[in-house]
Amino acid sequence: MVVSGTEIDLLATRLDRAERTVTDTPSLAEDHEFDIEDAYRIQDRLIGLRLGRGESIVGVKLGFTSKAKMAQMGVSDVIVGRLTDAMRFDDGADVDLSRFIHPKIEPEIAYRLGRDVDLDDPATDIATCVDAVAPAMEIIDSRYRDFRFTYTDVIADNTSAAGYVIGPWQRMQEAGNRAVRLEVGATCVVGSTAAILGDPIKALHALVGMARHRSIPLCAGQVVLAGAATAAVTLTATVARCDVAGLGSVTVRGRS
Ligand code: OOG
Ligand code: MG
Repeated sequence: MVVSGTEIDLLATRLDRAERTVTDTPSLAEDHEFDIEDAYRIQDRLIGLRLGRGESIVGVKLGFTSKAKMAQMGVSDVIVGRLTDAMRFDDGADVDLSRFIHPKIEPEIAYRLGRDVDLDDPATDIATCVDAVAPAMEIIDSRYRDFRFTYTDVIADNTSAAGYVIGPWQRMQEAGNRAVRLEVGATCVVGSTAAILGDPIKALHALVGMARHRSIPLCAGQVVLAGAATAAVTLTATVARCDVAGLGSVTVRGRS
């Protein structure tokens, strides 16, 4: 199924408008037929609209790298989305909740690329390009009504990406099987980084294949979010804090 460029533009504009007006929109798949390739084309176009407004790409994020997330959202394969500078929050910052439709927050592991990843080299080892690792959180805010979407919908919607915050960077080290704790006010969820494809480093390996296939450059200085280790929690007007054993913690405060 190849959707026309005009339709791709139309669907990207619909998602962009939903984000900018903080108004949800019905699933695109409800009344449009499009496949995974088309969905990534819509995502590209959506990112193009952001770049056109002066935002810049600062990294990428993976989604559905853990069973907890797949089960929560009813989706079963890894996806990739883009992070821009406008999505970044400082550790400890206030998050204005009125910017979002129905935000959720989830615990993540962030990797930082110390050099470009050569996607043309089949022997590339992305782990050798990483120079730091940190505890992080992602704010997801599906533009779809009630957070209900199909697999292609969520890809088109830049994988629900809305915000991210990174804790103190640590030297690159093995980060598999670390206890993860996310507290959002009185709500607490716990898990392990092992939930992320067995080890979050495997998320990086999965990323290389997708980046190659989708022509997504992976450059020095960029951040990679490996995907949530637990299900996401609704972000309310309270402190959200993520602790990863041995890596440290990161917080934001929701403000209504
Ligand atoms: C899609 C984003 C998934 C993750 O870490 O698995 C994701 C969603 O749940 O709306 O970011
Ligand atoms: Mg995530």
